[in-house]
Amino acid sequence: MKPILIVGSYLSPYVRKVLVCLELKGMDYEVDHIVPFFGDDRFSKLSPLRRIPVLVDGDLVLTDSTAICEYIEDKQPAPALLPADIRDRARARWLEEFADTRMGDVFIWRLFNQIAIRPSVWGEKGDRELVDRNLKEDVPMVLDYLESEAPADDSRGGFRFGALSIADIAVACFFRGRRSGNWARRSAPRPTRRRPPVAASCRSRAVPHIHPFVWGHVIGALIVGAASGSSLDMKAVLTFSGLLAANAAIGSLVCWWRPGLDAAAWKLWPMATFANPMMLAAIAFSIDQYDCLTGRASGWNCMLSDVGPLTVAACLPSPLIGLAVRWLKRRSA
Ligand SMILES: N[C@@H](CCC(=O)N[C@@H](CS)C(=O)NCC(=O)O)C(=O)O
Repeated sequence: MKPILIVGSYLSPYVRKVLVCLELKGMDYEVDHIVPFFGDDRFSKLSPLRRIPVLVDGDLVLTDSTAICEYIEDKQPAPALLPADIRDRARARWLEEFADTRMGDVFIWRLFNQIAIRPSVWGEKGDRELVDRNLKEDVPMVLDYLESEAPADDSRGGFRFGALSIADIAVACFFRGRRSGNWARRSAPRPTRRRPPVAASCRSRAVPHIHPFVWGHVIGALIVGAASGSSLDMKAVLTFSGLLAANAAIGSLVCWWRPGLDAAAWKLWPMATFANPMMLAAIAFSIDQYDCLTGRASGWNCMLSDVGPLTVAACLPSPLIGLAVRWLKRRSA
């Protein structure tokens, strides 16, 4: 049976709430990492409010962390996410709601959104005044309320209702704060060869995305060009690196068409190497200079014969650098 799929990002406290519940229940799941702001039409279909988390379980698609956690609880009742006593159950639901609504407003929209999302996602300045007011007035109010709700001592394990419940989880998930980014990077599962399907389709259309293979290939070509030209002069550095990089870009464009920039290395490497016009010209020139290169001919006609093999050699490293960058990027995703 296919595991449950959670579409979202570890940066979201709502996603973390759902993941904690799944972990507690020991349920099998996969995370499809996306940033909600950049999801395309397929994301809108899954999540009409364009919010994360989204749960996909077979043909069931659910949004809203509370609805998702309730489904998880119904699907696998043990260990329970709600206390046994009906009054405690009601209080637990209220605290979950307090976290989702009030803490969401204070910590995400009036703080994280202003400090991190607006500048880094939308390229605009956050509202500093709102942040200051929030820190001075709203945050202390929220913390005071939580203090008033916290158990008086550790005799009940430190949990609000004696055992870990959705109330503790929902509140605690807001306190990962800025550190959650690092946590996300360290604990993100290595992507499998086949990326989960939704992230692939929800990738940003707003931010231009240069494939890591392309920039590895082009920057590799710039470096090789600069290194080869450095034995001559600055003009050679600029000419060689410019020529190699332009040809690497053309080669990348061909690879994007076929076999695709995510193709297996054994398909991408030969295409990237031989779809490079400079490489082809260098091979053709070397064939033309065959007699000179093998020593059968010599003299003035052979003066430039070494240029062919040298150019071939200069074109070889950059596709490998592109592959290496792609590999590193996949590892760190
Ligand atoms: N009530 C929702 C709130 C979910 C929510 O606000 N998620 C944020 C991320 S922390 C989101 O997707 N924001 C995207 C947007 O507002 O465009 C829940 O409990 O799941």
